[in-house]
Order: sequence, then C-alpha cells, then structure tokens
Amino acid sequence: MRCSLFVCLIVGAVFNYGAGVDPSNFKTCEQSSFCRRSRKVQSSGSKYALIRGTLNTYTDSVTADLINKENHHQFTLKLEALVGSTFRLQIDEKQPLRPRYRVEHALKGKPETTRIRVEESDELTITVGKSKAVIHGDPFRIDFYEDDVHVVSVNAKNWLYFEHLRQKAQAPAEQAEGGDQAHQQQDQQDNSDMVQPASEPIDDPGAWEENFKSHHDSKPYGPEAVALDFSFPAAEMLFGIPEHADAFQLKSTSGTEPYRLYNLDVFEYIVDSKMALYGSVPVLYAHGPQRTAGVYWQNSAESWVDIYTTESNVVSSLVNFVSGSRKSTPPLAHFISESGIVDAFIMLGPKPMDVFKQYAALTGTHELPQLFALAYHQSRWNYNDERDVTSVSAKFDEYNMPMDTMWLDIEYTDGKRYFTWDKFKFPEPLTMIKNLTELGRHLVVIIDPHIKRDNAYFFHQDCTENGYYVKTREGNDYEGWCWPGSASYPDFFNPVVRDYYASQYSLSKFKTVSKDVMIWNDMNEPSVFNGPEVTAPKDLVHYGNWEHRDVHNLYGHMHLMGTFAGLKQRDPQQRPFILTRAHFAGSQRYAAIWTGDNFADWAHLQHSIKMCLTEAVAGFSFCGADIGGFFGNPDNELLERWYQTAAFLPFFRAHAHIDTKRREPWLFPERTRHVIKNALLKRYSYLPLWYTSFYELEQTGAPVIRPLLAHYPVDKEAFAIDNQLLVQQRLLVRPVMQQGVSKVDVYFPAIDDKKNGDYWYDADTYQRQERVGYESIPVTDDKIPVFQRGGSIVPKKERQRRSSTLMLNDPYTLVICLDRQGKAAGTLFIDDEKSYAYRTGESIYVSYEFANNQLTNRFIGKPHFKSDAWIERIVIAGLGYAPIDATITANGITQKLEIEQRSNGAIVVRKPAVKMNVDFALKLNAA
Ligand code: NBV
Repeated sequence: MRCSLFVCLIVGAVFNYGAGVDPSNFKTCEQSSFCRRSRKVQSSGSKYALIRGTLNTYTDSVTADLINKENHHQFTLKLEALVGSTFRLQIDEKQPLRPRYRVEHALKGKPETTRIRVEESDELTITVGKSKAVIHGDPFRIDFYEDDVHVVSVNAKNWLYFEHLRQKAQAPAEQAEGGDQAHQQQDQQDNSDMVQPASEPIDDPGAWEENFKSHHDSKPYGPEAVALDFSFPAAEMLFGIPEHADAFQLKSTSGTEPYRLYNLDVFEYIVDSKMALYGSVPVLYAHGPQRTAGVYWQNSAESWVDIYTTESNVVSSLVNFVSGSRKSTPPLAHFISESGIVDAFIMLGPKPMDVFKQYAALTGTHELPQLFALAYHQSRWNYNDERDVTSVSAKFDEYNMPMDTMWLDIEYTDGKRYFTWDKFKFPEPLTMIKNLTELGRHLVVIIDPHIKRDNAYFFHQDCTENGYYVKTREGNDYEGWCWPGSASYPDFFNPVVRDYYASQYSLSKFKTVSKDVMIWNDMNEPSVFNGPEVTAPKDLVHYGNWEHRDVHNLYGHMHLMGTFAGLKQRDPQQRPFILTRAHFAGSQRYAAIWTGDNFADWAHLQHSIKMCLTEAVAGFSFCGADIGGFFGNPDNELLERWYQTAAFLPFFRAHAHIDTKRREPWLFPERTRHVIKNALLKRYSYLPLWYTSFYELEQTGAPVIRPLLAHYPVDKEAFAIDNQLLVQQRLLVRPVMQQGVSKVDVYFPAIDDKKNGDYWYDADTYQRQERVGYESIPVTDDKIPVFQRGGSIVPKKERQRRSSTLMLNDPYTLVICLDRQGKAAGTLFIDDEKSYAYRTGESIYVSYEFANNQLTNRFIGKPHFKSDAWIERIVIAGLGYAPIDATITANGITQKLEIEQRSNGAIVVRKPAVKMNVDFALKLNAA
C-alpha cells in the first residue's frame, strides 16, 4: 500500500490489514446509548395517546396533538395522503427546545398530495380511493388498509419512543462554569416564546456524553432518539434496508444485533452480517402472496432496525393453514434513529412492482445512463502511469475483447490533491485521454471528498478562506486523517460550497481532463481514518447549525449533488456518469453504486447478487461489485465465474486493491481468457436490453434487476431466492457461484397457486423448460444458466466491437421466445446513447408483438431519432413447426425472407433489413 509513514501507521492501526474486519471497532446496539434505550421499550411498551379536540382536517391531511401519558410531553402528528396509495406520517415535538432536523434533498421533489375523506367515530378513518388509514387515539396506533385488507400497522406494539429535547440537569460544578449551558442558551433564544419542558433526566450514562474506544462524543443536546414499530399483517417476509452484506430476506434480529444503518468505511467487510456498510437506504418492504407494502423511514441519523419474523413464517403459515389456526405474529420492523423526527412514508402496494414504483415516485430514479456506462469497465488501484493506461487499452484490442472505460484511482493525483495530476506519471493527461476517446473509450477518475490541508493547494486555500469546511463544536475547521494525511471535509450541505465544488469540474478549472472524463466519488461516508468508527465525530457542526449526528447518512448524498451539478454544468448536453460508495435514499438520481471493498472468495461473489438485488428494489438498479474481489487474488475459476455473474449485474467493472496481483484478462491461461472474453461478449450482446431497461426504469421506476417475487408474488418458494435474478421480466439468470460444479439447481417460479409457470428458453440453446420448481441444469466452465421467458422479445446486438460507442449503428437481433399461446412481446429504446435529446423526443421507443405467426411493431410516441441501425435477424423459439419462409411488408413493399433452422426447433429469419423507425409486419409462411 502506498502511503506516507504516518498515514500508513494510522491506516494499519485502524484497518489491521489482512485480518478481515474487526467487529469490535464498530458499535453494537448495546454500545450505542440511543439504541439500547430505544430497544428497552420493546419490553416495557410506551404510552402515547391523541389529545381529543386537537384534530384538524385539511383537504389532503389531518393533524392532531399527541401526548406521552407518562411525562405529558406533547407532539404534533400529521398524516398526509399522497398520490399512489401512499401515506406520509410525521411526528415532531410540539415545542422543541431547538428545531429537530428534517431530512432535505432525499425526495425528488415535494410529493403530490391527494384529496381525503375523513370520518370520525371512536377512531378516525381517512379514505383515499382504495386506501384507508384508521387512527386509534388511546393507545395511539394507525392501521392501514388497501382494498380493505389490513396491510400495515404503526405502533401496534406501542414501541413509539420519542426523546424530547431537554435541559441537562446540571452538576453544581458545571453550573458554576457554564458547561453546556452556553450552547443550549443560544439555541433557546430562538424559541424564547415557547413553553420549556421541565428537565427530565434520562437514566443512561450515555445520554449526555458518550465514549467509544478513545473517542468522546460531547452530545451537547443530550438524548433525542426517535423510534417506531411497523407491523405487516398481510406479509410473510421482509426485505430491503440496504446496505448490508446479507441475504435478500431480512432475518429476525431477536436476541442478536439489529441491522444497522450508518454510512461507514468497513475494511474487509464480512458476509452474512447486519453490520453497517457504506450506504444507508431506510426503505423496507413486507411481502405476502396477496399483498406487498413498504415503509420509507426518512431519517439521516444513525439508525438501527430490529426485525421480528419467524424465519419460518412461510412454513408456519402453511402449518396454520392445515391446522386451521390463525397465522402467527405478523412480521415486524422497529426503526430506531438517534435524532430527527418521525417521517415515515407508508406505501400500500398492493403488488411488489407497485410498491417499488411508489418508492421511486418519492425518491426518483437514475437517469438513463450513457450506453458506455452499461458496458465493461476496467479498473485497478492503480494504473501506474500513462503508458500503463494506453497499453492496457491496447491489449484489449490485441485480444479482441471489448472494453469501454479505463479507471484511475487515487495515485493519479499529485499527492492526493484532487483536481490535480501527478506530473511525473501523467505528464500529458489530455493526450492520454484523447488516445482513449478516439477508440470510443472513456476515462473515469476518482475524486474523494477529503481535502489535503496544504496551504499551497488551491482547493484548501479556497475552503479555508471562505469557511467551506465542516466545523468542530468550537467553530474551527475539523481536521481528520485520510489518504492525503491531515485533511478537512467540505460542508456540502452549504449550497455555496456545493456551487464552489461543482464549478471545480468545469473544463476551465479542471483543465487536464476532457468532457468525456467521468467521476468516481469514493470515501464519502465520510471515511476518516482517525475518527470514531472510521468516520466523522457526531458533534461536528454543519451549515444551518445542524450536528453531524443529524445528517451523517446524507453526507455522501450531498457530495454527489455537488458532483452531479458540476458535470451537468461542464457539459449540459452530456449525461453524467458518477460512481459513489456512500449513498442514501435518493442518491440514485445522481450516481451508480458498487458494493465496496469485497474479497476474492466465493462467498463475496454470492453476496454481489444478494446485495445488488436489495439495492435495486431500494432504487439503486445501477449496482455492481468489484469483479474478482477487491482484496485477495482470485484463482482462474473464481475469476471466470465472477465475470460471468457480473455480466448480468447492471454495473460491470473489474477492480482490485493496489497490493493484489495484476489480473487483466490476458494475464491468465488461454482457457480463462476465452471464458472471460465470452462473458464480455455476452454482456455486449445484451446492451440493447440493458439500455431499454434503464430507459424504462427512468420512465416508470421499475427496477432493472429484480428478485423473483417481483413477478411471481404468490410463489412462496421463490420469496427468499437470492442466487437468481430477473433482468426485467425477460431473463432469468442463475450464476454459478460455487467452486467445481458441473450442474446447478435453477428454480422456475410459479405464476399462480396451481403451480402453473412460464416457459423458459435456454438463452444459448433454446431448450425449453416447462415445469415449475427446481431443475438441475448442467453447466460448463463457459456457461451459466440464463433463460429467456416465453412471451418475451429481447433486443440484442451481436457484432463484436472494441467498445459500445462503436456499436451505435450496428444492426439488431430480435430474440422472440413464445409463450403457451404462441405469443410474445417486448420493447426497445434507441437514441444517441449520450445526450439529453431523448427528453425532447429524439428517440425511437418501439414495442414488438408476435401473435398468429406474425411480428409487428408499434411506436410509442413518434420515432423521431434518425438511426442507421436495422434489424439483421429475428430468432423465434417455441413455434412448434418449421415455416418455409417469411414475408415482410414495410414502406408498401412486400419481400420474401429466408429461414434457417436452429437447434431445439428455433428458427432464424435472415436479414429482414428493416430500419428501426419503419413500420413493418412480418409473417411466417407454413409449408
Ligand atoms: O482509492 C483506493 C480505494 C479504492 O480502490 C476502493 O475501491 C475503495 O472502496 N479506496 C476504497 C480506499 C482504500 C481502501 C483500502
């Protein structure tokens, strides 16, 4: 590892290289005072009630006051109805000593509200279309119904826990000195007209200050946790709340640690763990055969989530069904956050895809990426110099392997001063970049948020002079340690700092890159080597006088907002590509993510699928994992399998630690090279499908990769499957993620409870699977099971090129796999693959339909884009007979086309040669 002696010492001490994560460097719930306090409520319950007579009804919401019957503290409650079967519940203190933080910038905009109908009896019933919320006053609880089915309850367990802000009961010595009083007094001045609640001590040694290892948290505002339980009577399993290196289905946390949401740089993270990782997306889904619902807990402070589900919920409900008894306790989630308010969005589905879209309607989607971003990326820490970059790029050509993007990690900079280059290793960056872009390739460079405290560094000078850094409690610039040595952290919460930061990306300032260079934001949790839990102290102060405690999980998100704005300003025509490690709800609007510093072993390969599936349903379809594993050296087989797996995850990048052996594909024996090359070619052949899927994600919020339950919601066997994934509803992929296997079990899901299923066609051989359930599928080193759903049409491009940008005008292949009725349908999106022109109609969006032996196309909107591409071949599987030829009618001309037979009864219609923006009908002719 290359670092200065001092940084190395700190890094070594914190990270303990080579040993895997040391969990004792990170807090448990018991070590985190707000978590242990809030969790205690699980045994005692708490007592909140609505105050009669405080109800106010508006066209789209109701408000009322809530009281804690034990200490008489009052709160305001607001329940708002949003368009799309979603309610928003907000609870805040009625008269807080200082305002409590409300998350900003996570939602894509102000959610659209809708008109409600209110009926008051013993309860308060709020109805919107098929959705209904019933508020019970004492004890306080809200039940949510969709189509009269009870799907979510809030506070059914009475675990609502809201620590009101209070004054510290002072020790006599402290009173004399002033102590924390100064801070509080200043805050209280703003609220001097409010009634101050009495000081009320909380019996917890960590309430007013907390120590962890050698770190002290001064906690000037004392205890301020919020917690609430959500139960899901119609569900059998829970999933969501990334980022954890764990299974797709959430496990019960009873008697163990809750899942933790706190953006952290966890070195050599372990799998099957509920420990926090780099991102925090507090959205959770509850699924059962008839209903899916979700909760987005909008809070950016450190949070923990307890899950109560009998893992055997699926089994136990079967037992209950047979025995005639009622279902066991419904799955339950208990969200616990250190500060902020209760701000929960309750999404009522009713189906999985509905609820994913409801979440996307709140927090947005990734923009359609440039096509190159969906192709293959070649990275390592580090490509040493210009020659290295140029020669790696040339080697891909020499070995006829496609590659779109080269990446440069931190060593390209001048001493980890971002926006600068190491002039010895990279004397002519613009020439190097031009050499790449002339081949249709791109470059991505890393820009981290820690800023070297070097008085000769312009960025540091600007931030110091203008007060742009995050501050300590005393008002000084916070100083931590990271790659550059002593470093400070821009306060991206300040819009002026974001503007300054964005402007650094302009080509007039960052002169040594071109507009084709894209950005990788790493270490933005933020990672602070000598900070508590390798991050920033919670009592730092941000813009608006908010503590870091309140906004920690949003820091990376705010960093991304600056980068995204910068790239847009730099070139308003071009869609930015940004990769980020830290993320929060809504960060998907700005960046793709990857799963961080994984390990070269089979377990981490398996977790790449589990983790990206969870991220995808939480808004982050654009997800991938370092191919080969960041740490360690994969053997040939693991690397081959990793490429094959990653080719079916949206973000497709090889990356490795600086201390690992070089592992570019040509450094491996011929057979491994061959397998890797095939995986790359397979990925490139499916680029039109990936691209169309991302367009549809942007339009509808439908995730690009999906768990089986997304489309097979009644099949209980499929609920927890996380070693298979769907690409849209078109492909089913079951990567090989174990060593030395010659067959794997693939699960073919049922579409109903009578065990009917889809047809599935092997994507290479067209061999058809007709049965529901597990099938043992043979694999070779060069093959993983990929099936196309009967009933779908998949657009492909099968010509081999050195990069995706050179494929723009290449012809298309349409692969049509027929369902039981001999029908199929599928869409294709085409534009310039780069600019925003598609937003003003410069595109072709076409739906293909096959029925009655005929293929037709239908344009969705006008096909305005001028494409030179055309349809080169049409493959049809599942016809059940051999047509002799086909006729195509386009532009008023009818022509005969040849047909070729393939294996397993598939046929190929050769050279329809019809342009992509032309209406046509193609008919198969039987003998
Ligand atoms: O910038 C160096 C690495 C990077 O290669 C990796 O992908 C990031 O996750 N970075 C973390 C910092 C050091 C990790 C030990």
